[in-house]
Amino acid sequence: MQKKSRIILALDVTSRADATRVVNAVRDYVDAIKINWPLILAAGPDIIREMSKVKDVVCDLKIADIPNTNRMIVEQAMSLGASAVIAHGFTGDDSVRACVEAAKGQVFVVTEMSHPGGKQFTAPVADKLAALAKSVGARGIVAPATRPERIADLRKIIGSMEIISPGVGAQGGKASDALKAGADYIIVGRAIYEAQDPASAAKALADEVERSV
Ligand code: O7M
Repeated sequence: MQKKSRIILALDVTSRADATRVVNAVRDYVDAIKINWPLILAAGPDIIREMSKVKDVVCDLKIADIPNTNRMIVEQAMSLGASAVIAHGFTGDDSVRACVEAAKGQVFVVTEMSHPGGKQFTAPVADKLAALAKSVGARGIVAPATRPERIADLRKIIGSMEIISPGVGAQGGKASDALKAGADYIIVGRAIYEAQDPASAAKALADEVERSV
């Protein structure tokens, strides 16, 4: 995954046509595309393969099962062209390790989630989830742009591993705050794909990133 604009596009649209339109408009301003269930269910899993021809795809299935099932899910995602996958860590180290093995290390583990409810169950165990991600050799963690101070806390636990950070724009977080707190990439969905002009919105974010790193 290139590290240029530091923007990962959360492509949470629900048709192949919309996905293609948005990606064609913003491809010069994003480093990777994150694909989640809404688009996979709407357009079919081949959308992963299709988008992987344009940019690296982070497959956000938020994998959370027993080790054997996790392994099978990751193998399917990687065979469709994903460059990395996202997994939950609360399932325990054997489950996350199964993902890491199947993805050859290319796993991001969810820690404290960005939405208000993320404070309820994920926040109290986020430090442990970050430590688990490190201990099993994951590539990085997902940490909230809505609470940049938590990005800084989690950075201390994981050292030089990567942090990808959702919550910019529609959820109230600021790109510059997340990056200054230690995020490597910001994950942005609605602020780009719901904008009247997605290309201008992505460019404005890329400019903000450039000013803050
Ligand atoms: O910019 P948005 O709010 O439209 O979209 C944010 C994306 O990031 C969306 O795809 C969410 O599923 C995802 N996300 C969060 O918003 N919060 C989290 O805590 C974690 C994720 C995520 O990407 O997990 C991997």
